Amino acid sequence: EWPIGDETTWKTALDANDVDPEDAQGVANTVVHHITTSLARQAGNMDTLAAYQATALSVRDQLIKRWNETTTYHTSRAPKRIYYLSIEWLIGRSLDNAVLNLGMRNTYEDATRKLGFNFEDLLNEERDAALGNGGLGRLAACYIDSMATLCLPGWGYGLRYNYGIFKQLLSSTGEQLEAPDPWLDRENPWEIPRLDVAYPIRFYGHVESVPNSDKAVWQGGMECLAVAYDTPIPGYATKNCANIRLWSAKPVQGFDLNSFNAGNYEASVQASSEVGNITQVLYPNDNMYAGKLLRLQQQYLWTSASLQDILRRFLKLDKPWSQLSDFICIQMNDTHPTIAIAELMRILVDEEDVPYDQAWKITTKVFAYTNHTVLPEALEKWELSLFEKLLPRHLQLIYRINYEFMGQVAKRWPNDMDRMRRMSIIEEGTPKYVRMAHLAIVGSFKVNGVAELHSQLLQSTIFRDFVEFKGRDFFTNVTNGITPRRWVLQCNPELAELVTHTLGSDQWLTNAQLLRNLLPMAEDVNFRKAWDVIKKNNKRRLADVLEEELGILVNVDSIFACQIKRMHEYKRQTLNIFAIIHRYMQIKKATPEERKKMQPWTFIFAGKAAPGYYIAKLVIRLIVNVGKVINNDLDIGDLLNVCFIPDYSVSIAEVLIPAADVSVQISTAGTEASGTSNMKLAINGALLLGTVDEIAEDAGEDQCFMFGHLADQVQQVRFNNSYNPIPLDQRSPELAEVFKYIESGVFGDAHIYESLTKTVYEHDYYLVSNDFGSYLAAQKLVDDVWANRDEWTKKAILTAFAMGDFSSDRSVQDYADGIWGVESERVPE
Ligand code: 475
Repeated sequence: EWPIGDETTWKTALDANDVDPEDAQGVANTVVHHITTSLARQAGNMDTLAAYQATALSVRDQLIKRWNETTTYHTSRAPKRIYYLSIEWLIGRSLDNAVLNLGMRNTYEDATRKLGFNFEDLLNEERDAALGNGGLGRLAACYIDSMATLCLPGWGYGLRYNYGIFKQLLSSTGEQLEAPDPWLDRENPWEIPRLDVAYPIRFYGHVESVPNSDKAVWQGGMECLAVAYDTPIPGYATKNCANIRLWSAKPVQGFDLNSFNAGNYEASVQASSEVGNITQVLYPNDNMYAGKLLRLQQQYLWTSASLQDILRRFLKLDKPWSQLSDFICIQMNDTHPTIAIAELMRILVDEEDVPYDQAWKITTKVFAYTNHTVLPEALEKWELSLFEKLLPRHLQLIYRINYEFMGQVAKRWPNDMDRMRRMSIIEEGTPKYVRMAHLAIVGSFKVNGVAELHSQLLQSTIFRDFVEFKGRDFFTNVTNGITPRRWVLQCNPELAELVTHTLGSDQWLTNAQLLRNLLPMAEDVNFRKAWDVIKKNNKRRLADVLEEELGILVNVDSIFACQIKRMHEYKRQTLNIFAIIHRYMQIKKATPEERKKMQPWTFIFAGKAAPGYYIAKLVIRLIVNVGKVINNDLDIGDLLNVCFIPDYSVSIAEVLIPAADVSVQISTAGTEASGTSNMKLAINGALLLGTVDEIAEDAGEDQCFMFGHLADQVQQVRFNNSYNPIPLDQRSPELAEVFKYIESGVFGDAHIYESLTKTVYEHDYYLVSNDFGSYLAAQKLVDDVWANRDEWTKKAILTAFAMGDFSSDRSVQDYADGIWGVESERVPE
């Protein structure tokens, strides 16, 4: 029975590796084992970095065991599996999260203390895995945590970039500078290289059709390998462990020398460096499409390798292709992996001999597509000539897909050429484009938006024709969520302890709806006191960072208002900084008596701008320079501070979010698909200051400070701004005053900011001037509530404990039930 060797020897050896989760000595043994063997260090030759590395390796051993048990169990059960394809995975650090999910935090803290280390110091040695830009990448990371915790049989697939999102530095004049993020320079203890799991990937080349069949042969061009690296993701309070499989590009020996570089050694070496480039670096754009060949190479390498891997697993089941969708579902995180639809068709038709029509039936039952943005500049469309050069066979298949699709449209709406032009996967014109969102819709069985309002907007605007074609049920909504493990338990341990203590159990960590039971605590004086102490501690911790890192002394009794997100015009950091200038002007004008009545604020910004996004970079420069003036103005005391924290990251968010009093969410109505930092801030007790947001509905509109034009008014106002412009001093006299102040040179040479103020003076596409007055009014309401701190704390408590719906467990369960059709498969204890 036993597969190989002596069973007793095997089992005794396996047991010997088991560690009791409560046994600090046992854990210390494993750490020391790694110190002396894996690291080749000794007790007398240790530093915190080495201690972190050994601890991480010890934790990794625990993860790998669970990973093995999970895969063995799932293989034996052969359930339907979900594969989450995301080009970004913004994981952050893993050590604290892993020991918490394993239920071994205390044991590890004990063990490392006994070995002479402070666990917090070890945690700070870890570099962030920053393989993402912002919301989309962090969402994937929260979802894989929930998939593991819900025991769903699922894996994530992505790319192993050698360089994650750039490191943001600030010049002395406040300009963003970009430096590389060589996160793999130190060994990454969280990954398991699987050099044996490698798939061939082809680029370029030519296609020959096979007569009397749907098939074609794609050959030549450049071949390389995609090699797998696995990152185990432990669930909370379960043995289940999910996996993120990241691909790294590797040259293969022997390109197709005949057709590509016949006899040209130099060129063939060049090709190998082209391969090396593919997984070098994450594209640093958020909500913005770039259209570069290298990006398409990334997308194809990633999706082709993932599909080959997924299908290899399916083929082991020995089931017919017609049952593919009974065993796998592929969720596409935005359109980035959409080429997978054509790739699955190619594999089925060209390599597996499935007739085209049957292949299409199979394919369109497997994929689902999540849209994350309605911004036109973010929608992917590839220039046809570039696409054809890199993926000639895929373009042929897309033509065929589109031909059949257009046929269906023509049948339903005869002679409606305009509709066909709008819906076509190919955008006609010079140049022509391949519209990836259209391919994603045509090739999927379900499409979803990420918030109620966003999903409505999708259906009434950019995908309207497709709603008519596919029917309403084809489109759905799955509201985003965040994991309460990282975003409360890990980042705000005191609050987590208070919640667990008051509820009498930690079940809220896997059932966030239980938080609702704490809503009545808003009326409990002692609870409020405990709450205030925790918030103050978190604010002190942040204030220490601000002092140490930026040299800014802030008033911990001031309102901490955080706007922490990518720099983007639609997110309107402008509105915030202009309002800060306005506030500064008011303070300067006020008499000492008036000043006594004013509430103190600390505005905190953090976020990166895409390296090529000039206006966004200018906004950073303005914020930094306004901060310099205000923070150094002794006359205004501590009524106002402005901080820009450079190099925003998951780790920095973990310090900022628990300390926030106000969550600044002020994008132009209808432009932010969902927002997720708002959820993290709310669950940590920050009050929402923002434009319309579905969080407001959950927290109760009375807990929030809402302002500004509504989504359905934006078009009209925007039209007027462009075509019936009113001078700025009539649209918003307050903003006109602020601009005059900037132009007077208080924050540096006025010319610097001309192109920024011009965007508002002229078209004001994002309605900054139109919403400015009501933003100021909303801040005034914040002032009033802050003046009554008891009321403030009540609102904070009511906000936080109404957030149960925004757990990523709820989101992922919605996907599992409503789209994926996968069920929990818990590894038995
Ligand atoms: C939305 N990123 C948030 C979040 O659903 C939403 C990445 C690469 C290229 C282009 N764009 C991206 C995004 O589009 C993105 O992060 N979108 C965000 O997705 C998760 O919460 O509102 O802006």
